[in-house]
Amino acid sequence: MNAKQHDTKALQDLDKQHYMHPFTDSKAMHKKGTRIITGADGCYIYDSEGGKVLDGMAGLWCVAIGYGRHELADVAAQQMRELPYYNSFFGTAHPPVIKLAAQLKKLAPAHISHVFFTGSGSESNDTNVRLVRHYWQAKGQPKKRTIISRYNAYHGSTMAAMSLGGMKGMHDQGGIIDGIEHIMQPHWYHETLVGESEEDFGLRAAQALETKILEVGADHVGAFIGEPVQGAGAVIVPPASYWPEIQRICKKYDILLIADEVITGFGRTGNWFASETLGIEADLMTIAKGLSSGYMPIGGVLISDRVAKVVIEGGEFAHGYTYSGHPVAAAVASANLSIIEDEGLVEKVRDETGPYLQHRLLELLDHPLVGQVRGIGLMGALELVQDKASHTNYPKEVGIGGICRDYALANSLVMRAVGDSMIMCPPLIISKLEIDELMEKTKKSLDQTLAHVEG
Ligand code: PXG
Repeated sequence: MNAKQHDTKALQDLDKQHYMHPFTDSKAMHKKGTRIITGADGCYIYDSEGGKVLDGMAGLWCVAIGYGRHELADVAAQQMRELPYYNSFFGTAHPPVIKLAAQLKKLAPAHISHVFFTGSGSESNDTNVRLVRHYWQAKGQPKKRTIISRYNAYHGSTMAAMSLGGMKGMHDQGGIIDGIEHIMQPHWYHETLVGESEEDFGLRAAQALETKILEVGADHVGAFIGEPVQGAGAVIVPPASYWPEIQRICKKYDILLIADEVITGFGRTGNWFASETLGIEADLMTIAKGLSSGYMPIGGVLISDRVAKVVIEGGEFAHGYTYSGHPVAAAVASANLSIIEDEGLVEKVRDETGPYLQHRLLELLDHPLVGQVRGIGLMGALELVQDKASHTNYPKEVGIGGICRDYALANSLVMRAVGDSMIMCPPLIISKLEIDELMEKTKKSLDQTLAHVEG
């Protein structure tokens, strides 16, 4: 598997000439040379130079069941032979999509009754914007069209999903759509006031929603959207007081609650959905990534009975994608969910590997660079700081996250840097032994980073 069989230089040259990469500074990448990944198995990826690298990010937060599951390849091939494509527009459907919808209904919280399929998390959040506005229109309240989100949220890259997100760098490249408002994020470590408890901070961060609703006018606000735990924003786990207060405010002002579970869904936090872990009852839930473990592009929106009833009564919902409920993607997602269920991966994260990863991460608090450890289930973050007492990061020019990420890669570990936070989100199949390897490589990379900045 890891024997060198590829001409790296030739691939890099072609890549440079023709391939425009997502979220990439092309010039900087081509100066170094693109890393070419040629194979993968379990928790490991293989590159074109024969390197074997522990994938601490499950691809891009998605490969829940690990790489190399040939069962899914067989299911895809079989479905391609039987029915490679048909749509579910204009009164049709096919067995794989019907089966997947029913499977999701069983796994989702009890108040969820329906699912709308898309090709990705971004499309799903665009669907949410259409659904929210259609819902309130159908209920005779068309002015309730504003959606409130948080700064530093990530909800995708299409126009509406990007607007819902709170990433300034994205907003600055072309602006956002109308009817979206942002409030503070629940990032205790960086946004707490002196002497404020974590619980009080959580309440204050949630009450920013009430302030915003009153500013916009409750009769103009249709929904609030949030990731139960922010992922791309740097694994920000809100204080326990946060979500109950958000839920209370949404109920009080009759505002739909959307939980974006694209990263947190399908076992990541030790339950099928983080909404269960954190006690959220959402009207709409965004799903993607772990739904198919990334083996096929598919996403969706889980729809509560309350919303589904209004949409169904409201006539045609004029929205859909060519690949909504794609039969091959649906069949693969179904098989993936069966693997998660049959292998007890959610329980394994809840009872064994989740607590173990969190315990091992907390040990790193002793490291001079680590100011805070954040995490839940099988996702974690280490906040690298210059001064622990004042929670002060290194100056931006140092680029400490990037330095640590590069050392990790040299140590054959993929760990993402979000600013000064080192992020991990390994496949759900990771063993305790592999978590030990993950921690060893992380610790070595932190030591090298410290020597680098002190040197
Ligand atoms: N919602 C959340 C919470 C996500 O994390 C999306 C929606 C969009 O999904 P699609 O399938 O359209 O990409 C995501 C995606 C990163 C990174 O840098 C994270 C994502 C995507 C790309 C990069 O951590 N998450």
